[in-house]
Amino acid sequence: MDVAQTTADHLRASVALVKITVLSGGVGGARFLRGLREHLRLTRPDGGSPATTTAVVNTGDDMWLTGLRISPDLDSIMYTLAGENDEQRGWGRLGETERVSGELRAYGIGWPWFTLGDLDLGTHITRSHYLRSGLPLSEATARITSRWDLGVTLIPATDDEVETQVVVDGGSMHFQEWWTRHRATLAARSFVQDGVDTARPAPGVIEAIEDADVVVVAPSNPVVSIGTILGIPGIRDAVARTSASVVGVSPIINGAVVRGMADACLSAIGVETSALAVAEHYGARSQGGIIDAWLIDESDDAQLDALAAAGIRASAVPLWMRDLESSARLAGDAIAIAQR
Ligand code: FO1
Repeated sequence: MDVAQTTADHLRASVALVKITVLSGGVGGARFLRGLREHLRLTRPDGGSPATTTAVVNTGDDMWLTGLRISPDLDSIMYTLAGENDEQRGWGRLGETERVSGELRAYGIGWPWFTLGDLDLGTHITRSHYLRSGLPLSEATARITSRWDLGVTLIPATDDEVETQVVVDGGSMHFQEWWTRHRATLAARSFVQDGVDTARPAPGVIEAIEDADVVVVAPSNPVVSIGTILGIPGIRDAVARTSASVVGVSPIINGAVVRGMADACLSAIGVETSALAVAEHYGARSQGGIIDAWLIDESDDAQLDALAAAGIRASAVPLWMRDLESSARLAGDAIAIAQR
């Protein structure tokens, strides 16, 4: 496609657009949101705002540790949008120190393989303070994020505690233990989202999906991130019936995960690690699924016909978010295909 035409499509799409809601996990979602914010800054007369973009964020990776509530995905997004995340490691704060963690290890509390950085601890202490004062996680998140100029409103998918457990041979463990301690080397038999059946969407989640012009399913883990969000009663239905166009971005490029452990999670639920298989797992909205459109990487363009046959409008574009420019271009592509 010619570049001038693509830019013109992006401009038209964004100017006409009012609200975008992104269902998001941690790192991939954070990079997509940063690109989206940049795309809106470049293409919208108002430059975009927290009223324009809402992220509904997975909380299934959360846990209590050393008396503190840890919310990795909310924090990854917040730090990324604030320009404060450690890009090298992919999680935690830039310029982090680990003095307190050393003390916790010496006292023998917490998980020795899960490091809580000193600056990061400030966030966990603040969140835990609000939760213990009786505020729900959504309100705690609103207060915590108000410190930074994020340009995006972050809402946890639920205020209720939903924690992903991984069933392995001989038992089960918290998702963080399976991933951070064992690096997904123990074969996962299934994932159980403890508490999901009785969880309610946090205030504003259903409205954000229903009132959006475009809903984006970020390139996040389809099982433990997006799967957990959609598992909260009411959210999948809201996505299925919203008048918004729903576009997903494949987390799989050329038959492999970009980062993280989505391949191990997909095998556990019997889904192949391919852009096509993940799209079929989400399903076309016209056939009872949750997506109208799907962006795949150029390297996977051989799957376009099969996607069309599955009732999914698909386009092959560069998916690697290697910098702000490529992330912004991808966000523009997502909006353009949603509105096509
Ligand atoms: N990931 C690690 O690989 N090692 C850690 O010690 C670690 C600590 C940590 C502390 C706070 C936080 O918000 C995230 C942290 N992560 C760590 C990342 C996290 O385990 C996962 O990558 C995500 O939950 C998966 O999206």
